[in-house]
This record gives sequence, structure tokens and C-alpha cells, in this order.
Amino acid sequence: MNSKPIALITGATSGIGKACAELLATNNFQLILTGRRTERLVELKQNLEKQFAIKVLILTLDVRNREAVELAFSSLPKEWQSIDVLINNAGLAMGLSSIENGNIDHWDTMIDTNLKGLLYVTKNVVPYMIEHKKGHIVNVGSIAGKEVYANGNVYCATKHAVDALNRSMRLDLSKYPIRVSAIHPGAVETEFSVVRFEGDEVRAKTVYEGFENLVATDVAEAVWFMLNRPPHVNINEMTIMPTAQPMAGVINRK
Ligand code: NDP
Ligand code: 8X3
Repeated sequence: MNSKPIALITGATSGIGKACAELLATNNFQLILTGRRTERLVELKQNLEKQFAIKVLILTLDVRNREAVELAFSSLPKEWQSIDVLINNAGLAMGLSSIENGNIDHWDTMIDTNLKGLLYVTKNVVPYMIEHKKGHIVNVGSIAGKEVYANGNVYCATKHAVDALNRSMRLDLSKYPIRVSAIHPGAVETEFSVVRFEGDEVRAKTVYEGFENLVATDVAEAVWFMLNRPPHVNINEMTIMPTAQPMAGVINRK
């Protein structure tokens, strides 16, 4: 494999992760793309390899599965180990309920994915970055990790944890030197709300009615700005909101 930089993106089958994959492909990155939906990964690999002179490695992976994450990265082919960029993007919200009405299975899924999954992947990828004395981790947080909104409770808690980990990782890893950044978006129309409302596409659509939401490429472009700074510059975090959403939970709809 030639010496193009390598980026690993979790949750590349949809939304922000997929948009980051496409943008990095146009910028000559080789890509390791992960997600649970293999068919989508295969299709994305085929499209990107056809369009760009890059190689794409796909790993079907549930980030909640600690053993599977360990196995996937311990058996990573040598030519893919020199990872320059890790985008910790895989994540989800489930449900939107006042705390007393919350569904504990939803809570477990959000904590296992957004928090523990991010940790499992990071723990298994950072040794490669330390070995190669380079790396940039971008953690996908949320405005829900900076503020809270009604009924967002556990999702907000997981994203506040991502915010704390982003700052802690930077403190721990800058000595190697590994850069660590977070992107905190407001409302982006992806499959996020369909997942949150367990496949209810009609309800999901109402989240984005009456205002201009962000789209996944808006977020990918902001991520690219962070990645594309010279090595001595670390953008610690960026918050990116629709103009119509001045804060979490507040949207000016027409
Ligand atoms: P999507 O639902 O469109 O994409 C989520 C991605 O995460 C999919 O590729 C999905 O892949 C992957 N994923 C979910 N669970 C797992 C899992 N257990 N193991 C591996 N991959 C998983 O939503 P977004 O693109 O909007 O979300 C991406 C990130 O952005 C999330 O962390 C989300 O919290 C965050 N975010 C989203 C905002 C929004 O308004 N949309 C705003 C702020 C932050 P698959 O199902 O194939 O496994
Ligand atoms: C999701 C952000 O504002 O749509 O992470 O709840 S918001």
C-alpha cells in the first residue's frame, strides 16, 4: 500500500460518519470504515475505490462488543496499522422521555455505544498512534454534551462524558504527540432521529420541520478544518449549530 494517510471512522454507514468518509476520500486518505451494516460498508467501499485512487478496508463491528473490537484491531493487517486519524463517530440517541419514564434498555444502549464503545475503540487504536508517534483523534460529541434539553437526560449524559473524555484524552496524549479534538453539532438531519424514534420516520421528520437544519457535510467540513491544521495546531473543540438553533432544545421554526 502506498504512503497516503489512513483514517479510521466508526459509524461510516450513514450520516456524519459517511460524509466524513467521502470528504476524506476526496482528500486522498485511505480509509478504515466500520459499522454494523455490512452491505452499506461494501457499497461505500466500492463507490469510493471506484471514484478515488484509494484503498478502503471495511470492518463490520459493533463498538459495544469489547472482544470483537479487541479482535478487529489486534488482527489489523500491518499495512493498515499506521493510523493517522481516528474519528470516534458511532453513536445514537434512543427515546426522548422524562427521566421517570425512561426505558432502561435505551439507557444501556446509549451508554454502551456512545461512551463504552468510544472507549473500547480508542483503547485499541491509540497504541498504534503511540508506536508511530503521530495521530489525531476527533470525538463526535454534541451540543447535548455542552447543554441539556428537556427529556434528553441520558443521551445528554453520554455526550457530556464524551466532552470530558475529549479533554482528558488531550491531556494524556499530547505528549506522544497525538492531537485530540471534538466536534459538537446541533441538529443534523441524518438517520439519527429515525433511530431515536425506533424507525418512526414520520415522527423523525417533524424534528427538522420549519427550519434549516445542518446536513452531514456541514459537520464533515468542520472536521476537515480541524484535521487540516498544521501539526502544531490543535483545535480543541468546535460547536456547530443551525442558525435557527441558538441552544440545545431551542429551535426557531417558521
Ligand atoms: P446516523 O444514525 O445517521 O449514523 C450513526 C452511525 O453510527 C451509523 O453509521 C451506525 O452504523 C453507527 N452506529 C450506531 N451504533 C453502533 C454500534 N453499536 N456499533 C457500530 N456502529 C454503530 O446518525 P448521525 O450521523 O447523526 O450520528 C453520528 C454521531 O453524531 C453520533 O455520535 C451522534 O450522537 C452524533 N450527533 C448527531 C447529531 C444529529 O443531530 N444528527 C447532532 C450531534 C451529534 P450501523 O447502524 O451500521 O452500525
Ligand atoms: C443531537 C443534537 O440538538 O438534535 O446530538 O439534540 S440535538
